[in-house]
Amino acid sequence: MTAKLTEDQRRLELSSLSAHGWAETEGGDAIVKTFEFGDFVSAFGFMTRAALWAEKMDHHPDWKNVYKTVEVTLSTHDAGGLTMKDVELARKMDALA
Ligand code: H2B
Repeated sequence: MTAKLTEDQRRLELSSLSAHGWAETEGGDAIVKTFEFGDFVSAFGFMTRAALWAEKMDHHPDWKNVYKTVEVTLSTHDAGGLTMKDVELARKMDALA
């Protein structure tokens, strides 16, 4: 199983992720970001690309789509918190958006 990030790892990864719009949830068990696109088709296209990656990584986002926004929460359920898998998926989603 992937290990939860240590305090030091979390501080390091969050400093770069926060520059790209990611924030820790209260308690620090997850990271969240709201992506905004030009229209619904762009938002859904992003979700389609991200879904294929998530499946390939065997790591899946919790997310909600409202029209042209996609609200993403990343956490490793098996580990009960944040792991490098969440960091990797966050970076991949930024690249796909
Ligand atoms: N996604 C996320 N976000 N957290 C998990 O713990 C997780 C997952 N576990 N996708 C995976 C699937 C696990 O259930 C399978 C059996 O590998």
